[in-house]
Amino acid sequence: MDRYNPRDAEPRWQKVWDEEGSFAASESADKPKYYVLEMFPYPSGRIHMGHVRNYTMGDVIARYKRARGFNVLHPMGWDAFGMPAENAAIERGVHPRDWTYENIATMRRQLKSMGLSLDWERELATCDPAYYRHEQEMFLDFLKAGLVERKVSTVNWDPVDNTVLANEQVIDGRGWRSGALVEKRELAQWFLKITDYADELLSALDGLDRWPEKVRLMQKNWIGRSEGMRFSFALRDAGGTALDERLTVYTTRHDTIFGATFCALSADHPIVKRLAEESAELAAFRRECAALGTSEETIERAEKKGVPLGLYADHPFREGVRIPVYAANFVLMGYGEGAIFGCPGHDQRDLDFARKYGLPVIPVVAPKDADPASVEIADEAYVEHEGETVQLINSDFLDGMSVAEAKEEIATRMEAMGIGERTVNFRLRDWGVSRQRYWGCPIPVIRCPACGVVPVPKAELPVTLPDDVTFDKPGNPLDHHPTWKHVSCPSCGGAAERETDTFDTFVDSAWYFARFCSPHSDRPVDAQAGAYWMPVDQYIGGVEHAILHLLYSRFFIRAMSRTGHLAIDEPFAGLFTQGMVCHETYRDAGGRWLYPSEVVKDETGAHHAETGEPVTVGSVESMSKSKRNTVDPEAIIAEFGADTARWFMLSDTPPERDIEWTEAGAEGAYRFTQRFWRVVGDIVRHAVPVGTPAPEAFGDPALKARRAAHRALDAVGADIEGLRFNRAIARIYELANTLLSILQEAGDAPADDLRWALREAGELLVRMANPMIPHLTEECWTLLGHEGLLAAASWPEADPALLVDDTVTIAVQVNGKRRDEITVAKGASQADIEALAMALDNVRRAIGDKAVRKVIVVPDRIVNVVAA
Ligand code: ANZ
Ligand code: ZN
Repeated sequence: MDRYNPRDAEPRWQKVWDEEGSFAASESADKPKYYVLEMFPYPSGRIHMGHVRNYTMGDVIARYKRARGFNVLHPMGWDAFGMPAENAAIERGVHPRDWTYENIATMRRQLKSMGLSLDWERELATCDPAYYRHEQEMFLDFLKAGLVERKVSTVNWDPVDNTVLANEQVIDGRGWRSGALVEKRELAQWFLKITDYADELLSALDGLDRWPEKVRLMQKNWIGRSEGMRFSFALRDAGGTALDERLTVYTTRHDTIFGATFCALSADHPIVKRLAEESAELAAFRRECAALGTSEETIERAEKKGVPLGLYADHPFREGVRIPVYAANFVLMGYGEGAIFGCPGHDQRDLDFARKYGLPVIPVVAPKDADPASVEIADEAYVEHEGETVQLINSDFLDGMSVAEAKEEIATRMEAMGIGERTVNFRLRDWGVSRQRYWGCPIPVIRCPACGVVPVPKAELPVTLPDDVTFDKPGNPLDHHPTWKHVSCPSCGGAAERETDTFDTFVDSAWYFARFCSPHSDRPVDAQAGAYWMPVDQYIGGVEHAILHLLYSRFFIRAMSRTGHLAIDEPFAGLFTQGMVCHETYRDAGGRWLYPSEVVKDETGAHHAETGEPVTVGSVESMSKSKRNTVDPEAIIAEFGADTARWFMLSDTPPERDIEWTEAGAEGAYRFTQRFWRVVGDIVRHAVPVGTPAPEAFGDPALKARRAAHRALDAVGADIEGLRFNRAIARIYELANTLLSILQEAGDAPADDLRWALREAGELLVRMANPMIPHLTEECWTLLGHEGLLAAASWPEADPALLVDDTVTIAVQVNGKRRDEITVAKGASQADIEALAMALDNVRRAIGDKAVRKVIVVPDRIVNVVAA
């Protein structure tokens, strides 16, 4: 039999599927729906192995669910706006649009070569005005509904490139491109009010029971709900004169109030700003804090510093005690009140600060059994760990109480005194969506000197990007454009300016899955289609999107529902986060990274393919351009075919774990596809023709084949449903091998019942492997004599009678010690069991020359031989 040739078969079947419209999603009422989606790619240039893994998994589910009788929606699109297109424009002079669409064309061709069962009629690109016009429309609806705010916020400013930088573009305090020291700047920006939904986004996590626990936890921490108190201190000046102004702080540890020895304000706190006008020292300190950037991480790492403000706060419960007030670099303006009381005994930052400025440290919390008089704090603040029983000390009326009791007592007293109240705080900030960039969706508003912010009338949407832009100057090309931003005000007709900010690309990706329901509709989402398809039943993607993309989408869908575009809360009923694709790393003698394709390995080790020089083999790491440990999917598909790449991606490793791509593994997967082809070929030669009626009875080899096939079918279905693809693959291996050995035993002229069973088993093998290796199985299906497409066939049903296990494995003991086991038919006679047990080598050896006194047989359970 000829070898299977994927280079011929794969494009042929892809063409057939295409012509038949096999994967067009339908909304027919007679079937239930299933929406499976993989995170759409950024069109960076070429697909990578991570895409291959991600899209293969989704495709297995899509093909399986289709066969199971669902209307399946499995679409593909492009997350097509963003910085890299502009960088290409700056570096190579290509227009971002041309760069993007060329990449899309390449990647579309590559994805098609994988044989994915996608409905290409629904393809979309977020940079297409036909897509982003709806985003603009929804933004205006959100604006009207009070879900949008324009407010001043602190940004990372690159003073050389004159541009705002995202946190990830700030590397060690410098702009990633210019290398200039980044400054903090206050800039008016657009925000979506995700904090309005903080409580709901948190509580609804409990209902997402088909999401990984770790993702739910990450979202929970990101939202960061904390219960605390907001309260105020009376203030005095340095001379002890009471001031009118009070200082409000936020705390989650009001129980530690007797340990308060200072207060600290953010450098951006209004009081600090005011005092800085008259203090050069304070003004300099503010500048120093500004240079620290906005990321929480740098602030956490920086040395704790402050400047005394010459103000004092009255301790609310300690008569006559006045605590000094500082400006400090570790207090953030964006959280709580931008002001805290410091309790050095029980907070490490506060302790570092207190030691630096010689402030007192009063321990107020200690283990329950500790003697309060001997409790001391050295270099480490005492923070009780979970489950530890502690008590309040040095705290007057709180002494002896637990933390919870003390919090309750303080809250009650402060509320009675009228100086504070219990509050809930969230770490979650509003979503800043303004980007000072060209290649993004224009924010559809106009700023008029007379009328303020005026929305672009809906009839004038979309606001499209101008094509004639230049990238020769730093900053935003939309801003430099000679005419684009100059418009007349829709409200008063006077001269006005367009908003030149564009949306963060997270906005584009926060609703694309909803657009797939009706990608050609003139509404963002057609009401009926949205109600039919949403939510996504199974979403698959990388864990790197576990926080922002998923949280923004959960918010955006709620906002869409609030403004009448949808009627659901949660966009993704099921979520799966797949592991990375890894590969060994290689370096040449000069330490330069080498691509796997540049390396050959033999008995003497690894060598450079061209120079023959020895190569150092490094650790296995996730594929990345920087370490060059990437393998190009296109080359793999050209060499082995898409089915091999798909099969490898699903084999051996559980899908949530990182997988190591090896050349040997890929060759192994290829050999399996050839073996599969041979097994089916052998079956075709020996089995009965299509449509032969079943025989009356089956002998042992036939039963064995039938049982193996039906059990594998049953298990593969359950494994795909449970996303245990590697186990499904193992089952298929096993069945192929079982059938091969049955064929070998049967010889050249198998009995008719076996010939029938072989056809049945061969067909089941092909059908259950179809979701993973769709081209090869279509080819096999034809070979088996069928005319229709497997892509359109329904999933076979396993015969329950063939699933029951009718053998038992029972242990055989000699004098109570386990020596071996036997597998027998259920209900086998005592005599048969005894005879089989006594025939075992291990048992005979254990008995040795002792005499057998008794053989105890408990049917289906155990055999014990008593010998002495
Ligand atoms: C007194 C105290 C004593 C605190 C103690 C902690 C330990 P979470 O749980 O994240 O909400 N804090 C409040 N506002 C802050 C700001 N703008 N910048 C920096 N830190 C701020 O954290 C709340 C705690 O973080 C608050 O409780 C406050 O310090 C600090 F032994 O108040 B605590
Ligand atoms: Zn106006």
